[in-house]
Amino acid sequence: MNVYRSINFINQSSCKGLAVLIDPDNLPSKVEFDDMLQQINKNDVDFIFVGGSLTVKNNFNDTIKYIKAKTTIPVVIFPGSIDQLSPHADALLFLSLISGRNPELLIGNQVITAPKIRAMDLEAISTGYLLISGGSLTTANYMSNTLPIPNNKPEIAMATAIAGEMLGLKCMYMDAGSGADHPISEEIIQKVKQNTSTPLIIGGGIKNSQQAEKAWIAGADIVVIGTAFEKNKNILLEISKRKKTLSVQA
Ligand code: 1GP
Repeated sequence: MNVYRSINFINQSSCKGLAVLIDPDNLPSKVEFDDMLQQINKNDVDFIFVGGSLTVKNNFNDTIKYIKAKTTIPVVIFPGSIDQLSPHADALLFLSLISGRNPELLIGNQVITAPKIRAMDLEAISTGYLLISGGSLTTANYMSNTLPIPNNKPEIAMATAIAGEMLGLKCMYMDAGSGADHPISEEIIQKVKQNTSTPLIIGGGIKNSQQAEKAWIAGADIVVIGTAFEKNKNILLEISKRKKTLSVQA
């Protein structure tokens, strides 16, 4: 399976993509987790992202293995730290935090993990990661020790994404951070989409199907839902309905 091909297909075809984020540190009981995975399988989810800004439980690899046993949807690592690796995943977003000026997250961690990722034969998708302010301080912002791009400065996000594309990154992920007060503004999404051609992933603070729809219409190829799904499993039905309608209209 080549996960980047599927991501890029969504970008090229103007279909809409949906990813659910599972944070191994926030897993519910086994029964509830099985129910979550059932909801994911039943609805129109394209990717399962696994990762977290701060994982203190030592269950990363087991969580990936467990999810893989319960679904055929591609499982993609969205690493919050260098220990979030598993040979059981289908791919990994090889992130460089290009909105920040923290050298460890721009290139240091990548140097540490690249040989391990190669030895695992894991598909690495080079991804420009941009943190955008979504209200109060998120764990992602705090842990990365970087300043997010202000939500009212689309030109900074645009210039950063263009630079990422020129550097050869194959994908852009703009994130307001998990549980952000506000999702990324449509203006920022539009500006970045209009000025780059790489697939665009949008996440952080998307709490309902209307917000997901706005992100897709503004130019997101893949919308990521984490916290809202953890809080309410039924949300996926409404979001995937909107996704289908928009994909048909496109
Ligand atoms: C966070 O983009 C993801 O990195 C998802 O955010 O948990 O707010 O949906 P939420």
